[in-house]
Amino acid sequence: MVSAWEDFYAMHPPPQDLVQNESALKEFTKKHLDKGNKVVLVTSGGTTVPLEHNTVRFVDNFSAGTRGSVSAEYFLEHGYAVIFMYRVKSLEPFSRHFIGQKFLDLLQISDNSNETPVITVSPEYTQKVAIVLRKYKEALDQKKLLQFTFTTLFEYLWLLRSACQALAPLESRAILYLAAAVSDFYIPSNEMSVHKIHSTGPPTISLQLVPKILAPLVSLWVPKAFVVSFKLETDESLLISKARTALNKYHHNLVIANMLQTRKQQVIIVSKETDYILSLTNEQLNIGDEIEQLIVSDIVEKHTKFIWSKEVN
Ligand code: 9Z3
Repeated sequence: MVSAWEDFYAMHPPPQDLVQNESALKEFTKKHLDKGNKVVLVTSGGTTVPLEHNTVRFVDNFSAGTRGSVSAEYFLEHGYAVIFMYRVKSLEPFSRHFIGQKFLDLLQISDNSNETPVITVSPEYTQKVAIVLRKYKEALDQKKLLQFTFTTLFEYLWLLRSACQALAPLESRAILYLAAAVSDFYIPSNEMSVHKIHSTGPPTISLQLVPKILAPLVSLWVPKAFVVSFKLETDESLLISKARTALNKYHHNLVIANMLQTRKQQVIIVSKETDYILSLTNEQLNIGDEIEQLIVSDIVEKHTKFIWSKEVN
């Protein structure tokens, strides 16, 4: 019997740039495998679910890509090579520090009529730009950061599978850090209107369940990697039990459980053996501390032990 996820891939054609992205992925993972580096795939931002093939309207979600983009920076600090798979226009590592800032306000121009104008960073921003720019350039110079974008659920799932296939040879040295907010519901391609849905009456839109991709991901695509998924809830009473259910069902390494409202201040790390809270105080939050620093340190420690345990056995 063909499983739901196989059906899904059979029914939805790959994005046009997938082959090109696959060769970039393979080249990146091979280089880091040869160098003995650890590699993390960070997924980030929300997927859209189109309502029409010629898409005018789509279903979206709240995710800004903060968790993923901030975590990617901390993984780089811990020496990991990072594949950052993110929703178009959601936050990206490094450039995220300047979001909300008008780009042109960072700059100043000195006009000397005979020469080409000289454009520099305004003195009040120089320190901040320098700190971020150094880290960004270092990641690029060391070829440790590779980025890919998706918009729809379909693009996300195709890219995710290709990234897993490229990561598989790294075995235990790979982490999958699945922070993207992936739609649970969608309209299958063969049920989707080709053209813009008419507004002649209230439309009936019927959504189907997205197949649980964690199942083939853990058991078939990257069976030796360290897999971390995220569980998002709005009802606190369900949070830990849902996270545990996911762990027991997919047999991966860790679920990071978070509540929509408090996700920047508190998460619960759920493993087969334990669950515990990582949190920031209000003061820490106010001075700009980031919970992703705690999350990533915790994961890196667990991943290191995971690699040792695989090497011993
Ligand atoms: C998360 O739970 C992420 O932490 C957030 C981060 C999306 C809440 P932001 O991008 O938010 O910083 O604004 N991601 C996973 C959400 C998700 O779709 N999980 C699925 C579920 O809960 C399973 S993988 O069922």
